[in-house]
Amino acid sequence: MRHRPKVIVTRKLPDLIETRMAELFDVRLNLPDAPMSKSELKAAMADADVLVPTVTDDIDADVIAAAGTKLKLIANFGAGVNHIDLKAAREAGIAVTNTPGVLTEDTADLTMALLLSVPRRLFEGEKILRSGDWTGWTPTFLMGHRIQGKRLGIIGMGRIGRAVARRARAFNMAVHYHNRTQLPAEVEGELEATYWADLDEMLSRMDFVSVNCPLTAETHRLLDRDRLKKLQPHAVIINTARGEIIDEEALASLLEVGRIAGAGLDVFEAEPEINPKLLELDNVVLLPHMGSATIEARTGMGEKVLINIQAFTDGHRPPDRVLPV
Ligand code: 8YV
Repeated sequence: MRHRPKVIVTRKLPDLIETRMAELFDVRLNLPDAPMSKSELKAAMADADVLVPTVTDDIDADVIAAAGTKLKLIANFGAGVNHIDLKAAREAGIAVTNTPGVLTEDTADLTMALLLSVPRRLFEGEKILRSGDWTGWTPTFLMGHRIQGKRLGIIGMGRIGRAVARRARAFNMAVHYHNRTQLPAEVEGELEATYWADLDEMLSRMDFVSVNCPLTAETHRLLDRDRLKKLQPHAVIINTARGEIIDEEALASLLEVGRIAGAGLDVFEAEPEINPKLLELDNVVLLPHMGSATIEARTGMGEKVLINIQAFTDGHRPPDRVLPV
């Protein structure tokens, strides 16, 4: 008989994925969807062959140390793996996989939605209308700024960054980017993108900045107070990557005093906590981490988890292997 690995899933996944998991594996689902406590995570690590966590689980060294001898794979539901202590996993000989690619276009769409919502003041308008305060059209009501012809600086030119760049070109924005490495000339040419090796230099010249890099030790608070101050006062910053890449308190206070014009944020430093200052501001649009929240992306992510587990169990190299490198 085929070996059915014991798979523990930490959160509720789309029904289709859970059903397939039940067919393929000895799966323990979390239908009530309550986030697992640290001790529950440890117990799961001790009991399972495979853990399927999400961004809401802190898989730190302590949790990894609780792994039983059977636990050989952490098959993350999500592209970002910053919530997993990769060093500890590597040392424990645990493989890690993720789900890149299937959420690229949706996250780029959401980035564009924020990039339009902030300068065009969409949510301010919505709020006024719903509150019954709209007294009718006037020539100067809720004037914003156009994005056409403006400069967009993309931080992180991986899959999502490039998908944002393609969209920005379609809106006739000038695309600039900062990345660890410069893109090959043909990709740069296709995206008509200008490379900045020096992030500070790019920041001081942009009208819009979009954060699209993964959260790593190098990008943690990459946009600290000093960096944020390099932005021009009319600049707008969009973050659909991870909150910890920006010093949220510094951003909130610079937005508050008008030193930065606006922000569109889908991610926060201490989710689901939001800096109270941000909640008071009209020049920010705040979303509850929904970049990949389409049925298509979440199903695609689940399918990747299934394929990664199955490949690993069959002794093959899982397609989305983060560890071992
Ligand atoms: C996911 C994300 O919803 O994939 C990622 O890295 O940030 C989100 O799109 C979340 O991570 C699921 O774990």
